[in-house]
Amino acid sequence: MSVIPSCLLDFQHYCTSKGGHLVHVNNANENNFIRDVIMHQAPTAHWWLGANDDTTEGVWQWVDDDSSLQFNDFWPGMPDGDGDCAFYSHGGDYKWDDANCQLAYNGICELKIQKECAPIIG
Ligand SMILES: [Ca+2]
Ligand SMILES: [Ca+2]
Ligand SMILES: [Ca+2]
Repeated sequence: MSVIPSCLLDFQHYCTSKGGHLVHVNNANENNFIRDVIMHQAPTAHWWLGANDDTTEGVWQWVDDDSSLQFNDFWPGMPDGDGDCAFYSHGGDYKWDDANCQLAYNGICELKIQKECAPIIG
């Protein structure tokens, strides 16, 4: 796995090109799994996830389906309104914070993997 820091829009396009989207964190299990992976992958980096409030300030939505957040893990006192994109903050025990979407952080894509084998016609 290679890690290339970039702004959030670049990651959105990258994830879409792979058939996925920036990660939609559905529950605490998924959140714990992600935190565990990124702590070991790049312990001093920030990581974008797929939530933003760029449509209506203070109303957070997932980029993949525009749904509101049923789960969040914002650090106490966050989001503090200094940006419209959410990230895992390495300075905050990998809880979430908000920041300017143009910052060069890492990103996390969520992909559905096709498990069945399809016949190859050729
Ligand atoms: Ca998910
Ligand atoms: Ca905001
Ligand atoms: Ca913030």
